[in-house]
Amino acid sequence: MAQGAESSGVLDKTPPTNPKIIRPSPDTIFTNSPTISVEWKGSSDPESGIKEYEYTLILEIHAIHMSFEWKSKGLETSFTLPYMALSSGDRYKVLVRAINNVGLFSQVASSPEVIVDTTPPSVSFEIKGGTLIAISPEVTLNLSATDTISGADKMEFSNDDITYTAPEPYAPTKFWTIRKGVYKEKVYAKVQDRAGNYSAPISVIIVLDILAPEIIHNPIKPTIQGNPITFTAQILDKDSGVNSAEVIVYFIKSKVTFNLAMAYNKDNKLYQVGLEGNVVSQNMEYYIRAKDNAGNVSESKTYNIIVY
Ligand SMILES: [Ca+2]
Ligand SMILES: [Ca+2]
Ligand SMILES: [Ca+2]
Repeated sequence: MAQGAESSGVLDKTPPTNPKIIRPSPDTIFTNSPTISVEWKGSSDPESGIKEYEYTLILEIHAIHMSFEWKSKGLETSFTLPYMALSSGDRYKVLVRAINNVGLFSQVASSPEVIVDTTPPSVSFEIKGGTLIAISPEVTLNLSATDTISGADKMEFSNDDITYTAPEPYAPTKFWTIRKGVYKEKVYAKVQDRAGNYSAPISVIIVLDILAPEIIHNPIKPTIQGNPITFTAQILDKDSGVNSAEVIVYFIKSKVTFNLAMAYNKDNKLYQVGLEGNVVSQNMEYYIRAKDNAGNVSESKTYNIIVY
């Protein structure tokens, strides 16, 4: 019997309408499913009706291109190939067509080319030591994500690794505000690739430090004899710890200022520095300045001494 003719007494010269593939959807580029699953909106043919659908695949597995014969699916409009286990980097395209009861074919409907990505991104916070010390509740978190095949797409954040913020476009920086009244906060992040694979959660600890170091200093006697002059202080810091301390000495007559870095002495737990050289017959002022690891700075009051 010739196609497009009579079948069981039905005259039909028009092909069926074209099937429309709805899964994978037309905007799919990447998938994290290793299995091919297809669904289409069926065709119609008012004259002779649909006899069956046929599909075929175009596959690229491990960079080897493959194509197959058309295969009947009867009147089903979806199928899954569970035996197919694709790997990251494999690609496929599904083609579907309809046949009516006089043997006329619709046009071929094609899915987009879908690329398989089953490998999640790897992500880290770019923070040395895993603790971010901040002097303000508003901080910038630096992230670094890498992903094979599809690329990092979205990121989300959490304080408890349970409830996450809505996914937002991935960026290497995220502005984050520590909860009110909290001085130490753990923040989790997850990054999703364009195939929907989630990275393992990563975390960072943010320590808010708004208190400058406390300087406990026993002033040098107002009049002092000889050299060297040793400056000592106990310096304590809440939250982030002492970063550095120095003595700023000002010689009144010569108008010269010296910044003397104080070293921490483990034995007596004091910061100290000696002023060497000839400082006889000088009127001088000094004060101590200390900085914590968050950048908060404190200063002692200024003391006057006369060296004779
Ligand atoms: Ca027809
Ligand atoms: Ca990936
Ligand atoms: Ca502090």
